Amino acid sequence: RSLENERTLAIVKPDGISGNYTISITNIILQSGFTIQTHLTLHLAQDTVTTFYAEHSTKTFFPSLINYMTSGPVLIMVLEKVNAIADWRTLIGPTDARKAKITHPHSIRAMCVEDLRRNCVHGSDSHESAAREISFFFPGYAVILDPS
Ligand code: DGI
Repeated sequence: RSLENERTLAIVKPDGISGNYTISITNIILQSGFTIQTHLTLHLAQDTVTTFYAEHSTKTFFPSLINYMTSGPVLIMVLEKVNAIADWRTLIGPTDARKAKITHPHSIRAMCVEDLRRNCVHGSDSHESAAREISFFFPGYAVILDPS
């Protein structure tokens, strides 16, 4: 656990936006001690999602993932605080919301999710992912602040 501030990439996915969860989610973010360094609302193009989720390109669910992520606008944010990457993953809860509702009833995914495929929010799952994902949408934003 680093005592330095770090950054992670958060996305409110199309079902989060269309379900009107954006204000609840941003309230949770701020009340949990994160600052929102920058944000962007975008309707993602297929090519963008394909590149962003390249690690899943061979999975059977990849076409449905692309469909889902391009089905409406998303809110993309850079969140900052000490231990931001792990703490944001804890707050959003497990990938499968049906499980989240049982094991992590206070998690964001338990609050807003219908099923495994549409799970409302994204969070970088490691330091490497955070670095890649932040620079993918926000070139010039580093995952860790320059201590100088
Ligand atoms: O890091 P996560 O978002 O928690 O999970 P992940 O990186 O394993 O998967 C990325 C997204 O792909 C996930 O948020 C929803 C979707 N997904 C993951 N596993 C499945 C899936 N979609 C379908 N249809 N089926 C899956 O098994």
